[in-house]
Amino acid sequence: MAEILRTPEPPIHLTSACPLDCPDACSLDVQVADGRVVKLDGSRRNPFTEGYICAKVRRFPELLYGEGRLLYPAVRKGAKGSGAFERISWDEALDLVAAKMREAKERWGGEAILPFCYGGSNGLLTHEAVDFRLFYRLGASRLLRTVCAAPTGRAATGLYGKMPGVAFSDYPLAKLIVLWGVNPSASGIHLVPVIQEAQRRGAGLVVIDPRKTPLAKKADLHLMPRPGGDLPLALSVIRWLFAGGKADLSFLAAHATGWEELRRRAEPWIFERAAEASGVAAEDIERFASLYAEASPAVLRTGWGFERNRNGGSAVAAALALPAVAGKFGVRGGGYTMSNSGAWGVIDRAAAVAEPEPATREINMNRLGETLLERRDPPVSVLFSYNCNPLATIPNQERVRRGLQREDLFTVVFEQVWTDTARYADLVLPATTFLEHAEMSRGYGAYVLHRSAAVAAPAGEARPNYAVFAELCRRLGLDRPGDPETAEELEAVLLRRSERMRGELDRDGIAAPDCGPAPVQFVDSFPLTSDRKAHLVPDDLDREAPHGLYAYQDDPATERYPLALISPATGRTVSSSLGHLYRDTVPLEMHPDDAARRGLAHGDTVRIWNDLAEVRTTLRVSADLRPGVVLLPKGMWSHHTLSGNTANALAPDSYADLGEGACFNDARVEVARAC
Ligand SMILES: Nc1nc2c(c(=O)[nH]1)N[C@H]1C(S)=C(S)[C@@H](COP(=O)(O)OP(=O)(O)OC[C@H]3O[C@@H](n4cnc5c(=O)[nH]c(N)nc54)[C@H](O)[C@@H]3O)O[C@H]1N2
Ligand SMILES: Nc1nc2c(c(=O)[nH]1)N[C@H]1C(S)=C(S)[C@@H](COP(=O)(O)OP(=O)(O)OC[C@H]3O[C@@H](n4cnc5c(=O)[nH]c(N)nc54)[C@H](O)[C@@H]3O)O[C@H]1N2
Ligand SMILES: [Mo]
Repeated sequence: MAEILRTPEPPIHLTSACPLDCPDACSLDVQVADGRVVKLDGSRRNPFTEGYICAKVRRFPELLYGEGRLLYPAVRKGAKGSGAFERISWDEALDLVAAKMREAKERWGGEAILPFCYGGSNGLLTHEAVDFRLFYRLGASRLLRTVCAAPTGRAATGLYGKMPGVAFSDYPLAKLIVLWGVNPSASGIHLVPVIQEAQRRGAGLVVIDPRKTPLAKKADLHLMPRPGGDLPLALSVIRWLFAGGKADLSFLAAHATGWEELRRRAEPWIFERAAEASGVAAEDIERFASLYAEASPAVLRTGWGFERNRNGGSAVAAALALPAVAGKFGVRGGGYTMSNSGAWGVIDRAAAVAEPEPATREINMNRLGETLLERRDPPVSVLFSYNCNPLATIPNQERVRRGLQREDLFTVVFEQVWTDTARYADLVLPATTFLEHAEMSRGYGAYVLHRSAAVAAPAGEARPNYAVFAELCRRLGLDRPGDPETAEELEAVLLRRSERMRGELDRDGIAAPDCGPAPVQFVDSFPLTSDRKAHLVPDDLDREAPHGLYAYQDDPATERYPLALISPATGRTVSSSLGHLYRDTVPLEMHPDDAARRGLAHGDTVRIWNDLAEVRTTLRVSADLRPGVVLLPKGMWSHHTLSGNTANALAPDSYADLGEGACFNDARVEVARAC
């Protein structure tokens, strides 16, 4: 009765910051009543947020308090994958994990334990901190986190040492904006009005993407390469710049190495040959080349869509070489933006781990299925998944599933929600979200570091990563005096090299990186290479790429599997996060010509298959795609298709040419009506 009569408290407004995997790093205004979040929206603390956020994160209260939330530790009762679990106490759960880890270590050695995480949606306190300490001290296998940004990271590090890029706030100064394999309308919405502002001021817009993204529809020039065709396209522009006397030789002589070799490697790529390989008309490539050569400032925004194939690393490297060859640096609004994570080097992440990295075996996360099923040196006997949803996001999904079904594997899934992966766990542990624990997060687009306190009471018995990993260290006798464990202790060591950032966080709750909030490349921000020059054909990348850097590998399409399946980001999920909030079937998108050729119509039920798997879902016919390209979005859950598997079942676990990165967009498939 008392409960019913009590008038609800009016919500109070609290401050937070979104750590989800997105370049924008939004500052948030969170309304909280009775310890529960009732609403959240953008604030203006991070000026780039401008008081609004994406539709996805607005739905976060449904994640917090909805049906899918994981509230208590629980152990498996039914078959793996059946989803039948029984609640246990935290104490029992932690004892069980410690016992399984101890047992694995005694029987096989520490490498039989595989921590599985990506952490794209985690801030600095909940990833690569106490978690790594535990796994380093255990001598566990080390995970190569290659599912995203491995090729772009290798390319950007090799060429420029991850030099901080053009700030989004400087885009309106550009006369030309090039969006290459990036779709800000889904993957970082605050860039969209900035681009529109530049267009209002007369800037040209070029988009390079195999489909008509919302910004491609507003572009002056839209090049639609075949997935994986970007490398020849970029090389032909480089060739043309050199051949036509448009290369900035004085910039190259002063600030770059390897440019003569790059010129030599680009030499065979006349526009006609690039047109054949990329599927973009020679005239269109030439038009892009001359628009780019003429415009200043010109800014290139590269995304992640074109790294996810066999040529991905070289393609990103060739695109990033363009501003050096064409002399686009040195002016505000000119240069490139890739990931700006290199701006945060002063943050001492190793101090948060507080344990040197051991030389244990490395496992590439793209090969999780193979690892679980085939590695014997030693076999993985404990899999600890956190900050990641591997069954939804790793390639070769059916193989991952078979691996997770192994009866002799003990799988721990430490999660916020009941993901597809969690259903295969032997033990689940409930995690808090960024609204329920203290966090520090930094942008990889926006130049901002946030400190955020918990704004709501944890749902159920959820606990933060740092508390759980610290407790596991203790139970395994791996804790040491002085280990930073709490949010305050972790923050103190992370920022021990920067009084300034600590001061700014104390004063404003946000801080700028050392390069400042809007560096000009080659004026305030130089390559973080040994000689502060751009290395256009760096030796290490050249050695790593299977056929050398900038060597083009042909399209993997065959007669049996002629269609390129891409799986880009959508405005509904962040990777697979929040996917459980959408219950509808997600269709395959296909160009009308491809549908007509197969006698398919909008709304049909189709099967999409290759040698790895078959997926069944509905069909959406859309003229937004390049013919020959079909699309199933990234981040789908099993309930989004009729067959319970997704694009990841069709994605090969092969590697890109650099960084052993994932090749999601190298999936080649055939499609037919399902009987
Ligand atoms: N809403 C939302 N936002 C996100 C994410 C999310 O899942 N949802 N994910 C976050 C993460 S983890 C990342 S890595 C970033 C990714 O950010 P983006 O790179 O913008 O995202 P993608 O959708 O992977 O790819 C961008 C575009 O590349 C195109 N593309 C695919 N293959 C090729 C190709 O071979 N060549 C070219 N030129 N283009 C190609 C796709 O059609 C797509 O439009 O976004 C982050 N932001
Ligand atoms: N087909 C296809 N697949 C793709 C891609 C693609 O382009 N195509 N893109 C890839 C890319 S770019 C990326 S980045 C990956 C991302 O793949 P994942 O790293 O698997 O990312 P999410 O799907 O967001 O899963 C993160 C999970 O961590 C949980 N989590 C979040 N915070 C915490 C925390 O503090 N503690 C704990 N214990 N758990 C937490 C969330 O609930 C969520 O389920 O997906 C890749 N998968
Ligand atoms: Mo990503």
